[in-house]
Amino acid sequence: DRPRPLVAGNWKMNGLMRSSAKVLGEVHAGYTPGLRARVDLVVCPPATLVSAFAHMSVGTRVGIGGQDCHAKESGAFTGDVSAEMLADAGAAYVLVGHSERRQYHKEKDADVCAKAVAAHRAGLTAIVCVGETREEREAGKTLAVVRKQLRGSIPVDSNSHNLVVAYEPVWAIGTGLTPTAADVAEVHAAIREELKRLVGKADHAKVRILYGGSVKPSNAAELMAVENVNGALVGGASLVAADFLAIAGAY
Ligand code: G2H
Repeated sequence: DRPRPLVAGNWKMNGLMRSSAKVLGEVHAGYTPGLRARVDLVVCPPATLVSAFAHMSVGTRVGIGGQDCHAKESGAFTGDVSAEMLADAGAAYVLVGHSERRQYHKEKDADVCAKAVAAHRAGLTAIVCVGETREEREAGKTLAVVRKQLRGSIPVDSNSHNLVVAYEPVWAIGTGLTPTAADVAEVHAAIREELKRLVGKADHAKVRILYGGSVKPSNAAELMAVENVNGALVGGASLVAADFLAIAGAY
């Protein structure tokens, strides 16, 4: 009854058409029937590439996602992209509340929740990101911070189809540092417990909880073996197809 693992690549603000199409092609080629049988694969390129990537991925079963969306369907919001636009471009997923959005764009839990509601309205699966800062961890507040973020960021209509949770300790992002397996297990168990209340008893066990933050081929197997870790959200390493596939292959 364990959820089917999901490995998502967050390309962040990286990727121009020509070089990226090559990487995506390599991901497609490496997503063999054996791997497909074990793990779902999602690529979240920058918004400029979502449409092209979705077209290129038809028939490959590689899902495409956006990295953020606006809460509103349309309107006078210069520079923003709505969940409906991402869905229209062929995306099936969208990241919301990534720590870089929370940090650089001052997004609060309520903003993240509104974006997740928008994702659901558009038929997308929201990948809701949570995680503590280094100061919060050192102060022993990790579980309290993560629980509060979950309560504030997860919409009431969430279920195992339209919600994925990603735990990304902020201090582990792009730094090469990772928490110990025991630390990850503790946080993921707390997330699972919180989901029981937020998503409901019937479905909470099937919601995928991803670990993110400096996941690499060399540490993927250890992290993915942790109880309640149902996949990975991969940043830097997802830009190299062989590394991304090796991480997925850890399942
Ligand atoms: C965390 C992660 C992907 P990285 O931001 O979301 O990035 O794997 O580069 O730490």
